[in-house]
Amino acid sequence: MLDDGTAHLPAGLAGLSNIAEFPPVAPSVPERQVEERRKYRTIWISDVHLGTKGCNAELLIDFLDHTDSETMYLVGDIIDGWRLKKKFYWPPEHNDIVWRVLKRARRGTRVVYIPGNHDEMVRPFSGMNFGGIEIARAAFHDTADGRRLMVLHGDEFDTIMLAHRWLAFVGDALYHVMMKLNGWVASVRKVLDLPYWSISKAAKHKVKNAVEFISKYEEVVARAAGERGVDGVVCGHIHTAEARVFEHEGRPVEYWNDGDWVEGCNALVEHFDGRMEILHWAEEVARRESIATADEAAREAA
Ligand SMILES: [Mn+2]
Repeated sequence: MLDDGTAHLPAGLAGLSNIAEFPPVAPSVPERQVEERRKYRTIWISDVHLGTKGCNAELLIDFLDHTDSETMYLVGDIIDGWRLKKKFYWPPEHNDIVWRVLKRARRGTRVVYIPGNHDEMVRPFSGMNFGGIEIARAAFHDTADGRRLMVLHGDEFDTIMLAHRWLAFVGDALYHVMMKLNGWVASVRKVLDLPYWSISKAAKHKVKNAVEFISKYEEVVARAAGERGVDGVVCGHIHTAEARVFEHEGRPVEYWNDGDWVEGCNALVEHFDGRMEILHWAEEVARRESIATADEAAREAA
């Protein structure tokens, strides 16, 4: 019999080898530090989408190997349960990310996992603790300089905006024009015996990524934070890292979006003095590599 690594398991459990190996004893991508770990007070990451090909596991593993923090917030859509349900996809690198996060928690980092809409199946576990990872629906974070920030994934506001239909992101007039056009298109298509197709529905899909939508989203989220009396909000969800300051009843309200690990590969960090910064990890790696190349060139020239 060939030993496929499951021979040590009792009969009947061989098929469970994947479960037995989770979390793996050692990651498939070994920990690697090209530079010293950067220490932060707080790190926020979100929209990792583990379980999809879109997840940039390589850069995230590099980020996790080069940073450390007292607290780490996983701000939702860490695991993409929606996609996994349709098609199971879980390369070893995705285990490596889970392994690294669990290791951080074991080393003493406070890890708070706030599930998003793609990992909503974790939401019922809010208030529980798994392997040192606190699950919460939302959190409040106090910065080193005494600002209070509300931390949540942010899909909650998507619903509010969709409930406002178009008015949330396009003008009232444009909405009415669109609805008229929609009726006209529908009747023409009916005459031509074509199935119903909604122009507004199709356009809405495209507009979802539009600048107006993002801007309005940021405003809606910041307003909610202002109404709650906090100094700011940290969220994810729309895959657009951003730092903005809004005003609510004469008070500034900070809006922070920690971006994603599909396109932007961003993290939001808090330094020990309370100063916040958005990191673009692809740029950090490029900078590190250009320094290494320059060093090498200098050594060769010497
Ligand atoms: Mn989301």
